[in-house]
Amino acid sequence: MFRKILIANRGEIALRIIWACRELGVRTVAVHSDVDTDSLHVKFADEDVCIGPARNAESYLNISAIISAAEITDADAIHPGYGFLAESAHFAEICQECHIAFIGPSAEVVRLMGNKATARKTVAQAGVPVLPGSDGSVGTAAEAARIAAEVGYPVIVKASAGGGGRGMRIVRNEEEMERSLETAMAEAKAAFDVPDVYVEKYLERPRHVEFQILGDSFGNILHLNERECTIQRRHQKLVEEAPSPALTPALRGKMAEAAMAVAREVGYVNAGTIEFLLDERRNFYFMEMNTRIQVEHPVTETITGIDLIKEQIRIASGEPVPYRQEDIGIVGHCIECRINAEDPVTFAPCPGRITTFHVPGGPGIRVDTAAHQDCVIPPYYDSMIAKLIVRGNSRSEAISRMKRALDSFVIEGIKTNIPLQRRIVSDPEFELGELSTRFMDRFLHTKEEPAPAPAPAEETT
Ligand code: MV4
Repeated sequence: MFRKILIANRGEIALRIIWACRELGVRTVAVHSDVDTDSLHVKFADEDVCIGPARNAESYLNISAIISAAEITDADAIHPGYGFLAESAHFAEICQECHIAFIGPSAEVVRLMGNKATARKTVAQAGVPVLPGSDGSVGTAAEAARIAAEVGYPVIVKASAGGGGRGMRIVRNEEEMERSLETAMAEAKAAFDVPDVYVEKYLERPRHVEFQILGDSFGNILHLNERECTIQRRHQKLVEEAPSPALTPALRGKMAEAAMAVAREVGYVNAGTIEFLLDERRNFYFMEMNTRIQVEHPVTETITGIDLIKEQIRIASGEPVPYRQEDIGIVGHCIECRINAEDPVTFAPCPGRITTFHVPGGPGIRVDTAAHQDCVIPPYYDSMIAKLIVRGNSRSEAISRMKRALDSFVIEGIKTNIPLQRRIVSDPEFELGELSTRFMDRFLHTKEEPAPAPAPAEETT
C-alpha cells in the first residue's frame, strides 16, 4: 500500500479521497490555489501545498507545480479525482516518468478512450453494439453525407476529442451537413485543439445508462451494476440513480457483459465507466468510456456497499479486488441530487459566502460536500457544492426520503438549485421512472420563469 497520496483536486472529491486514505492508513497531501487556503480539503489533509493562483491553468491544471508538490512532500501516488487532470494521458505519463503512481488506468488506455472515434472502433471490435456511423473520424462533408445517407438521417456529429456534449451537432438532412460539420469542427478545434469529428445515427429520446466497472492488475474485471443518468441539463447531470428503472434483470445482465467486454478488450485496470444510450425499444449502444472516478460514484457505493475510492487506491497499489462477481449485488435504491450554486432562473453560477448551511441527516442520508457555514464559494470553479445521496429499500422510499432531505437542506447567502431538484423529484414522470433526454425541457419553459437562455442546438431540435 502507498505511504502517502497527493490529491490533485479540490472540493468534495478531494475530501472524499482524504476519507478513503484515512481508513486505509495512508497519509494525505492536499494541493490548493490561493483562494482555497481555508478549504476543508486543506484542513483535513495531513500536509498541504499551495500550487498557484486561483485560475485553473495556474494551479489545479498546473502539472509541473503538482509534480513538484508530490516530490517535495515525498508522495508515492497521485489521485486526480474527476475533472482537472483525471483524463489527461499526458499527466499520467509524466507521473510514470517521475515514478509516482497515477491512481487510474494506464496512460495508453486513457488516450485510447479519450479519442471517442477510436473508442467506437475498439468497442465494436469487442462485439459490443455501437450506433451505426463512421469508422473513425470523418474528413470531409461529402464523406459525412455519404455515411449519413447510409445510416439515415438524423445523425449527430461529435468531436472525437470531446465527450460531455461539447462540439456536437444534430444534422437532419443533407442540406445541413456542410454547415454543421464546419461548425462542429470549429467548436472541436476551439475546445480541444483537435478538429476531428465523427458521425453516428442520432437517437431522439434516449436514456443514459452507465455501468461501473473495476479491473485489477491480475486481469480480474468486475461490474458493479448501472447508474441511470438521463436527467441532465446542457450535458451536466442533475440527478443520478441506481438501479435504473429502465432495466430488467436480463437486460442488466447483457449490458454488464458488454461493459466487461469493453474493459477486457483494452485490459482495463482501475475504476471505469462505460456509458450506453438506450433507445425507446431498449436497445443499448456504447456511447463512451470514462477512465476516471465519476461525480455520481456514491450511488453505486450505496447499492453495492463497495467503497470505490478505496478500491481505486488498492488496485493502483497492486492489490487484487477483494470481491468476486457473485458477491456483488444490489441492495435497495439510491438517488443522488447534485446541489449547485446557481441562479434558479438564468442557471448562471452563483458564487459568494454561505451564511447558513444546515445539512439533512437521519436514516439513509449521505451528503458529500466541502462546503460549510461561512465558507466562500469562489467564482473560478465548478458550481457543484454538494451531493445529496439518499437510499431507500425501494425507489419510492428513496424518492420520499429525497423530498424530505431537500426540504431540510438549508443553504443561505447564495442561490442554489435545491428548489429545482425538489420539483424534479416531485414530477409524476420522474416518479414513474419515465425518463428521456427531453425530461428537463418542461422545467426550462415554465410560467414562473422568463424565457430561458437559448439552449445548445442539440437540445432544441
Ligand atoms: C447522443 C444522443 C443521441 N444520439 N448520441 C452525448 C453527450 C451526452 N452528454 C449527451 N449526448 C448525446 N448523444 C446519439 N447518437 C443524445 C445525447 C444527449 C443526451 C444523452 C443522455 C442524456 C441527456 C442528453 C441530453 C442531450 C443529448
